[in-house]
Amino acid sequence: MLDERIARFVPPGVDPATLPRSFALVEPLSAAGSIPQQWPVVPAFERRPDGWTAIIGIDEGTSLYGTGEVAGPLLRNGFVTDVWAKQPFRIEEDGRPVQNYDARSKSLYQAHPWVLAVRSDGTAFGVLADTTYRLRIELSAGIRLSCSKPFPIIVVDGESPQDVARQLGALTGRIELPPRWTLGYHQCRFSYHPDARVRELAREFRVRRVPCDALWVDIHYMDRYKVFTFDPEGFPNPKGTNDHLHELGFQSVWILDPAVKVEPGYSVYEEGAAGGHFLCDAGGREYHAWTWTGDAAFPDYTRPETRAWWKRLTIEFLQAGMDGLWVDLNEPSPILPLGAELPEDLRHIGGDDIEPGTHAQYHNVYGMLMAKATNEAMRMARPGRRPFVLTRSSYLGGQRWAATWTGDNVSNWQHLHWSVPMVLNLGLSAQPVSGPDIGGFTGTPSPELFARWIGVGALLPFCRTHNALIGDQEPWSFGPHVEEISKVALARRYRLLPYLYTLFHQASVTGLPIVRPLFYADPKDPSLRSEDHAFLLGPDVMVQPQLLERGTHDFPMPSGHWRSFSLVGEDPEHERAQPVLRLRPGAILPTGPGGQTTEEAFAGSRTLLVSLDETGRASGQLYEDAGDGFEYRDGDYLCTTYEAELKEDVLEVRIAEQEGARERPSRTLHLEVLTDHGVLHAWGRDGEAVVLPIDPTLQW
Ligand code: NBV
Repeated sequence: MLDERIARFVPPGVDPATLPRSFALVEPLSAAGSIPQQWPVVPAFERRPDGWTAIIGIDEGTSLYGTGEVAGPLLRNGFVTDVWAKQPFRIEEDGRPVQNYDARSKSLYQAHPWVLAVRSDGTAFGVLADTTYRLRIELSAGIRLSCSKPFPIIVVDGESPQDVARQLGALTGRIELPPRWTLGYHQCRFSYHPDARVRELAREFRVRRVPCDALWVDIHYMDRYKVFTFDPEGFPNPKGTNDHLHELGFQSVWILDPAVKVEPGYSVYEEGAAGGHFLCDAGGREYHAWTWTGDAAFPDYTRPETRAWWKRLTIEFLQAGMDGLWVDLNEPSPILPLGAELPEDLRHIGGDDIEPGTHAQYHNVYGMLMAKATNEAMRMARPGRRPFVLTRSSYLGGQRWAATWTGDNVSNWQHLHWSVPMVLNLGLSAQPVSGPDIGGFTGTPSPELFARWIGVGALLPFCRTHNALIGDQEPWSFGPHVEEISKVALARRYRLLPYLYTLFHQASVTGLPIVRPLFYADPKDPSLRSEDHAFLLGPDVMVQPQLLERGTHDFPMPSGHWRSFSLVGEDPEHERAQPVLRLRPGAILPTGPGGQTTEEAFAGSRTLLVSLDETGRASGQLYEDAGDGFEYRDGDYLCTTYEAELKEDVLEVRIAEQEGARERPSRTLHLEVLTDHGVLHAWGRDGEAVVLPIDPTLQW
């Protein structure tokens, strides 16, 4: 028993001192003490000829979630997941192999040995299998976790799923507040090339007035896909490209791959080989596999010297002025033969607190260690700025160093639908910042599919359109109607940014997810347990997207009067691409003016949307800071709790509490009070009470 709510169990007969160190936990937990009689969840360990299984029984009515990045419904009861980072591939019906996933894929790019269980009474517990080795999670009869090596189980018990999420955040770490521009819209493609195309794209966004904060540069900028190089013809002046983007108010994110081309004369390879930075086989020979760049070697990120080398290369690379880095293919994935993986008997050297081991032991943390080294390099290169790394592969706890996306999805309706439960289950597995490739990576979406995807994608934490080589996928590529829909979707996001940033801040402090399953609104209500279309954005906003190609999805509703609202005069009842937004009774939602960039969207006035509860009250929080840098840690932030109270014939909205030393901007405060008969408006100054006379005969 470690504290009142967390217990660690070790298989009988296994000396805890022989277990490898944890990669998921921020602080190691010491071995199990005595578990009190009334402890509610006790795993039974079974020794099998090929390993160990931990079995955790569940009561009827218990719903299971988490297991990280999984394609399929939100509710995981009945599913099997192999915790093994993998670039998935599958065989199409016509026999063609394709490199993406479907519901049969048991492993995707990330590894989260974690299950959340919500009991019928709304209490919850979580089970963490604290191993980096391949783990099978079977959820058909209770929870069965199997591994070839002995592993400890950490059980977190909670009063609610939120309570478990907070404890998981404390155990495995929380996100760091990212730079504020990363909350804007991102446009990506494999690949915008040459640099003139990137510049043209930037101009086009501004001319068409489609909100956008970041353009992404995929592998074609490299010289024959060699990491840390630039194609001398296509990208002769990367610094110039980035300067140009900055002038137009864009940030840029450039991709890095772990695989290093084996090529005499290529300095990165030569230095890597001479420094012993690459993985070797059991006989000590440098291991090579076929990747995008040809035959390649793989850095051993368990080794401190190798991480230092990677950081030096990254710091040099950043001199060209990139604002964020995207680390890809770090499961790690060779590309040929299809489905290839690195052999499990490759040797990792380790060092400092990482013991030497095989690739079987370190495969699942390869991507996370790469992301961590890259994050640390960004921090070293520009100490005053917050790093931003997007990683394809990760492991439980990886949220500390990088955001993520749902990998190579497909431009079809099924994948549009999965965008929501995938992001929700990642959030329930401690990774609050993720999103799908809007429109789908493989293939080209129909105009309607793209419209629906950007509608919902604009309401997920990470909002990026990305696609593979064929077909254009910019918001205007599908004609004027879809361009208009995209503008509305993004205008909604940009108006919501003050609230969204507040949620990012809360996630960084509490570990709570940013988008949350509907059952968070009432964990006791069984009708909300398997809803994977509608979701909650923070505690206060319900999002109801129509994700089916045909027919209409009927949403279960938590109790209370969740009033619908619009942000830019849109009418979602009429335009299916825009999810219906509803505000929790008792909530105050802070919004901003919107704009073409996050810079604009955080300037100017604030509008508070108010939905009173049945007692005539509401409250809500707004967190603000400089948007980048670390001064917020020394008090340069402002966190305001607004409250509203209806007293006979006036509604008063005032500040209930304020924290932080940042000065309140001098600005207008606009109130929009939602009623069943429309919206009531009032204006005042932020910092002062705003009063709205109410017709006492009004029916709420
Ligand atoms: O770098 C190219 C792509 C990238 O666009 C995609 O998002 C990644 O998931 N990358 C995979 C490598 C090759 C994919 C076919």
